[in-house]
Amino acid sequence: MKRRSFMTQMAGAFALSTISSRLLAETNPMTMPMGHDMGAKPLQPAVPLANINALKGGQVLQALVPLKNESTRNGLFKGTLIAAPVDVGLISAGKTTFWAYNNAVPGPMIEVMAGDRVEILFKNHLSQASTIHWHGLPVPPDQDGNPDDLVLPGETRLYQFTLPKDCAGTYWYHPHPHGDTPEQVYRGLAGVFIVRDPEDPLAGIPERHLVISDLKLQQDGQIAPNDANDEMNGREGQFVLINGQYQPQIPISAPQERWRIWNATNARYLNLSWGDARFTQVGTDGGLLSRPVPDQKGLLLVPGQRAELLVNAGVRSVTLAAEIYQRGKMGVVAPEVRRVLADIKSASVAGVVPALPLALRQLALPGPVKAKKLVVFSEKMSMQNGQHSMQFLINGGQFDMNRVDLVSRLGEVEEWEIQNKADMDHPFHIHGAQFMVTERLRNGQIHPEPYLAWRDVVNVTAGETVRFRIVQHFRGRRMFHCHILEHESAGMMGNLLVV
Ligand SMILES: [Cu+2]
Repeated sequence: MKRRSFMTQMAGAFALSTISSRLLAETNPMTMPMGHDMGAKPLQPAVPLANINALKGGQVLQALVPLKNESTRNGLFKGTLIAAPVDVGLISAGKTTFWAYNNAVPGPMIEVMAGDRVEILFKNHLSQASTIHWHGLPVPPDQDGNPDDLVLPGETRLYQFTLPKDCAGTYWYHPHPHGDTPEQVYRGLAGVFIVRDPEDPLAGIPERHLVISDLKLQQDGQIAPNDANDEMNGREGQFVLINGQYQPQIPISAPQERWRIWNATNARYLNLSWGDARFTQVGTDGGLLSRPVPDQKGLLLVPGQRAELLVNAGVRSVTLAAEIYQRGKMGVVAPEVRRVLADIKSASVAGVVPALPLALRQLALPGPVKAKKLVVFSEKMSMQNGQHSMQFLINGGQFDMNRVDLVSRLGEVEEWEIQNKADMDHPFHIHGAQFMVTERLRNGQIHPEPYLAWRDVVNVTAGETVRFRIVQHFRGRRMFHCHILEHESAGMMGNLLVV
C-alpha cells in the first residue's frame, strides 16, 4: 500500500476512541459528533506480536562493527555503505528481515578525526528510494541526504565533505527520504559516526558504545508494519535492543569506561536509570561539556539524542533500565512499563580511576543575537473527506518540500524559540548545526539551562518553550523537525534556507 493511502485510511481510524480529551473538548460538536459513523475502512490491523519471552537476553554486549577505511592517506576516510535487506534468525517461529547497512544492525561505526575529509559511497539495494543524513554533523546541505536528494533503488551516490576542526562529538547517520524514513529506520538502517579530537582530554579511557534501538516483532518473526497507534504516537516495539542485542550483559572491564549512548529509536523516550550507581556526564550530542557533571542517577535521552558518560567499576551490579516517562501519548494506549535494557556487571577491576580533568573544553555562548526565529509545534484534529485526521504542525502548517519556512543569514547568531502548544512532548531537531539551549519556560517560570552544551536535539515538553542560540555555517536548505519519526513523516518538518 502506498504510504499516502495508508495515512488516509489510518487517519479515519483514529476516530473518537483515540483522541485526547482536551482535543475532544475543544472540537466543535457540529463538526465532530460523538458516535458519528466515520465510514472509515478498517485500519492497518494491529498484528499479533511475538511474546516478550521470545528473545533471550544475557549475552555479553558486542562491540560495534567498524566501517573499513578504504583510504591509506592521512586525513581521508573512504568507506562504502550498502543498504540492503538481510535475513536474521532471531526467534524460532521464523526469520526476521532487516534492512541494514553492510548487513549490520546497527550499521557499521564510522570513526574519523576532526578536520578529516570523508567520502562515503552509498549503494541503495533497497526497493525504496533512500538518502543518508549525517545527523548532527556540520556538512553542506547538498551532502546531507535531504529528502529531495534521493538515491533511487539500484543507484549509487558519493557523499563527500570535509569536517571542521572543532566538531568532535557523537553523531549518527540514518535515511531521510520523506515518508519512508520511519520504516527504513525501524527496519534497521542507522549507524553511528564518531568524530575524535586529536587533543581529547579523555583520550585513553576505554570506550563502550551503546546504540539503543527498538524492535516490534510479529509472532512469525517478521518486523511489524506501523499501525494507527504507531502513526499517532510514534512507534515503540516490544523489544528495546542495545547494539542489536536484547538485555545484554555489560561487564565493566576497566577501572573507568567512557560510554557513548545513542537513542536510535523512532519514538521511544529513554528515561535511563542505573540503580544506585552514579555516573558522570561528560558530553552531549555535539561533544564534551565544559566540565564534568558528576553523580548522575539517570538521564533522559529522547529520540535522536546522544550522551557521553564516565562509568566507574565497583563491586556492585546494577540494572540499566528505561524508567516510565509520560510523554502525553494520545488515545487508547498500553500503560507505560519500565524496561530492563541491560545488566551492568561491575566487579572490582585492578587499576586506578584516572583523576578527572576539571575542565574538558572551552565553551562560550554564541552572541550577540542578531536575529530571532519562532517555531510553534501544534496538533490539530480536522475533517478530511468525511474522516477525522490528526495533523502534526509546525507554525500552523505541514511540510512542503517546495516552501521555504524560515530564512537565516550565514554566520549570524540567532535565538530560536520553540513553543510546544501540543499535548505531547516533541523532540526538536535541526540539521547541519549544533545549538546551545539558554532557558526553558514552563508554567510562566523561566528555568535557565544549568550548563552550556552543544546539542542538535532538544525535548520540548507539552506546553513548554525552549530557547537556544545557533549559527549557520553553510548556505543552502536545511530541515528542522520533530524527531519522533512518524511525526516528521506526517509533516512536522520545515525548511530553513540559509543565505
Ligand atoms: Cu513529535
